[in-house]
Amino acid sequence: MHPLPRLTALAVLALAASCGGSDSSYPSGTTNNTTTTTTTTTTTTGGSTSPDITVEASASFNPAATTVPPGTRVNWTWATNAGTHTVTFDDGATSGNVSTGTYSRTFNTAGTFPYHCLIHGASMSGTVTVK
Ligand SMILES: [Cu+2]
Repeated sequence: MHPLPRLTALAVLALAASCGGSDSSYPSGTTNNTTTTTTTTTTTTGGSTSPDITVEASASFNPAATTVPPGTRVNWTWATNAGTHTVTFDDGATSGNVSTGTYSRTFNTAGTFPYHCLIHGASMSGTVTVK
């Protein structure tokens, strides 16, 4: 037995297989153009992060809920002809009866500070979240 012819035959077979194997299933144009878009969604659980709240003539606070960092001075400004309202917190802090101008309170500690108007009650309420 001569081992050489067998080897040659195998080599030819391997060559033929590799050549014939190159069919048209070449992955052409399958470029994965996945663009990673980083969408920064501002999650405002209280709806607003504004430290400026308007006391509306419609007997409401706008925005009614706001989230601010510690140390923020939040200002309630009475709209024109807003009428008499109070900004009275559950913890006791209150503006007293105010019909014009601005009431401010600085929040140094984290927490949830619900407030309402003593005149209009629960229907005129809001929350300051400090975190
Ligand atoms: Cu009121």
